[in-house]
Amino acid sequence: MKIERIELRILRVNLRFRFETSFGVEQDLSKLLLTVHSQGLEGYGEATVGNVPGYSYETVDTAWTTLTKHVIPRVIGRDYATPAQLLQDLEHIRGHNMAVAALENAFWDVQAKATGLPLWVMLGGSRTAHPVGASLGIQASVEQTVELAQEHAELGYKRLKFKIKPTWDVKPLRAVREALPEMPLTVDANSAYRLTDARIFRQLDELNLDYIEQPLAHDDLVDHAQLQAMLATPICLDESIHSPEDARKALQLAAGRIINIKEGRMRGHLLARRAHDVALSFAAPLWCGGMLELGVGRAHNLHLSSLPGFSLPGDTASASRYWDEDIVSPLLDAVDGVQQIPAGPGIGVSLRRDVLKHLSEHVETFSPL
Ligand code: OSB
Ligand code: MG
Repeated sequence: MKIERIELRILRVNLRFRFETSFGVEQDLSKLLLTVHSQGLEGYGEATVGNVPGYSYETVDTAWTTLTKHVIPRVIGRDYATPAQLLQDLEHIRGHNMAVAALENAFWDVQAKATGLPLWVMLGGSRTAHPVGASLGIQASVEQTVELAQEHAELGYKRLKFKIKPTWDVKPLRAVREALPEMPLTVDANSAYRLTDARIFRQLDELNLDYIEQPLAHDDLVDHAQLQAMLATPICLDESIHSPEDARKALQLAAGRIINIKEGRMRGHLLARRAHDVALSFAAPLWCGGMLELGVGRAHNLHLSSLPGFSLPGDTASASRYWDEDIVSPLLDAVDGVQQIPAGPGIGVSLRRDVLKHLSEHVETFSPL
């Protein structure tokens, strides 16, 4: 597929809720959308970057710079037979996986469309629907947390994940566990604790959680291994895993027993799939994380979730939980906590031009000189 033209677009969107995590609050967001044009077809990718370097060092601004200065000048006008060939041509770029993934994703989409197949088929998936959970931010009170939990349990979500931080952990989770004794519950600390906080994790260990997500530093595996050895609850790694090799090392060290795969963090579908294969070889469960995506990113996540190793509910909740209106059609909403994987060619969703237009802040197109 020849990369004939690329369009980059910055969108302004408002989350329907205030999303507080241990690294900050997100609500009014910029998003970066990338379109690849080839053979009269369009492929779409969404950079899964945040607006501040809290979860990752990558932001909308760094992704824009990486794409316009280093990625696009390299690939524009070039012909690639496979996503692997495309990635090989970008090997000199260290890190900036989410920026690279936006292009990698769009390439998969346009290639799948040219082949006439859904992306999940191209990726070697097997399922056409996927159970999902909801990721719930830090709330103002324990009562509000319990109320929110009950609401989402009633909506049919298969698992509820609660953001925690020091001073906001055992107390709200105890209350939720009391209110929902049978519900699969998890917590996500986004790297907010240290090994010296082991006492808190011993208390969380009593609450029958499915896993504790990324309790310790984003660049650590050693302390996670030590903490995991003290706990019955599995640790799930998110921020620590950027490659199939990271996954292998983490599982070899027993730094955790579960992996949250985000394809953006892994440089796209190809390497996410390799990490998935590594996890399977260790018999480690995995699940598909989320980055508050719009419809393009959500569709990519759902296609990836078709792979057989994604045995736990993903964070790819209903689009209408996040947005008053989404940029794609059909709307990716779960029914009873199950998302259908879009069935058409490529990612199986089309852009709603009207919505896109009124959310767009800036558009640039790139063609060969
Ligand atoms: O740690 O999984 C995370 C959102 C932004 C950055 C990091 C994370 C999250 C979420 C929300 O937990 C997932 C979602 O609902 O899209
Ligand atoms: Mg996480």
